[in-house]
Amino acid sequence: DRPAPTAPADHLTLRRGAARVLLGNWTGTSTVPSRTLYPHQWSWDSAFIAIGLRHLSVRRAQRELESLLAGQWADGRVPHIVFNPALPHDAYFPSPDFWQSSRAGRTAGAPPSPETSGIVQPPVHALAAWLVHRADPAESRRRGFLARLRPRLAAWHDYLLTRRDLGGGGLAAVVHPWEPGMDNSPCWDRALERVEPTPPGAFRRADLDHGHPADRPTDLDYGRYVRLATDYREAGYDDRGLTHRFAVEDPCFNALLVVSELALAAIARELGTNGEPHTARAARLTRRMVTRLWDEDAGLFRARDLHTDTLVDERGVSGLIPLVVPGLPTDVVRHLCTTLDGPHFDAPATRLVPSYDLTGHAFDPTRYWRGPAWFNTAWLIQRGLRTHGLQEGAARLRDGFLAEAGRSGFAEYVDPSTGAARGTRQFSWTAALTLDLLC
Ligand code: 9YW
Repeated sequence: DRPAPTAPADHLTLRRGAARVLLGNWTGTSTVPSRTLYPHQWSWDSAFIAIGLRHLSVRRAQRELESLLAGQWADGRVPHIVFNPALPHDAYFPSPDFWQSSRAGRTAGAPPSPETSGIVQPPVHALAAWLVHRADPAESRRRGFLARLRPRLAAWHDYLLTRRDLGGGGLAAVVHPWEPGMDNSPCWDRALERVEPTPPGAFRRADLDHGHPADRPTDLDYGRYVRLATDYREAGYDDRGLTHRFAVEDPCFNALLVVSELALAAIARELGTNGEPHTARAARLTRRMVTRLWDEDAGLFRARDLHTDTLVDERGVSGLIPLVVPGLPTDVVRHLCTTLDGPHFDAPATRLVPSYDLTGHAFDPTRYWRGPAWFNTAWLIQRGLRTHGLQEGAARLRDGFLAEAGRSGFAEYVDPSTGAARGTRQFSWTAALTLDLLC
């Protein structure tokens, strides 16, 4: 049975609980996704966290994004992890010793400090910056928040649309399964078969100190992640001329780029300059996304494997996220809604939205991105439904989100059919997006 929508009295408890999580995970300059499992600063987590934090403290929300961007490289990339130098190196794997950004990334423009990873995550940051500004425009103007962030955000998008246009079709490619933020999605299985795994004895997984092995990626997955990251590091994190063994155009990643380009247009206008180049770029990106990734027969977007130049024959939640793009053709929106409510994701009957096809051969209700329902994707889909005026579906998802977030203790993800909490608890983006939906 679906959980009953939470009543207003519960909302106060929920709000307090969410605030407690965010206050507890605040380090003084940023928020860790989880005190145990993810003790550093993660890129797209920080964007989602800032979106929620703005309801508690606009200054902290600004600081969250500013501290992340302090780790930006000169080539424009925003690294997926900014490491906390105060922590022991074995607190998380791969550690700064593995990525060696300040040394191996010097040619690509890594800063001397802080130490960071060398790969990226989805570009939600300009959207987050705009929403943080909107929470208190006077305070934002007083601190010159957008004026300081804008060049960094523009450089970030330029990096993605130049160095990462590996397919030449005008979309950004990801070169590691950690980059789309959905690490072990079955969408990457086929592409990863090309990657010779690093043997498990060659590294130690700190994640298994805190996470249940059945909820996490396998050792074989990790062996491949390590191999790909090692190769990238050995190439100096240089995208020019490097033949990535894993190169994929992901629908969620590119949809968030569109939305963030539109946010950059709004930021440019707020700063008294012309937003048109960003609006035009968003429109171009939307057209390319539809041309290159839309699968009319399946009724959702699919990832494109650039090695075979074909669409990946799997249905992942990433393929529904383009709903968040305002300029999507209406028939595409209609199809996506049918798919969302149909047998593959069954939004009306499941908790939130499963991360992978319920009928798919690789579906696993507990293992990370191979089935469990995540809160950030549900937040994006409900935002998309609202964007297209589909208030009823959006309200249903919002109610489900709040009920599951509260019941699960702000879990990282839940089993889509039972709602059982999985992964870590007191997870920051679950708490942050709860606050956002309550406001
Ligand atoms: C890991 C921090 C990150 C998220 C990713 C999620 C996971 C890291 O945690 O990746 O150790 O596997 O997949 O989306 O940003 O919350």
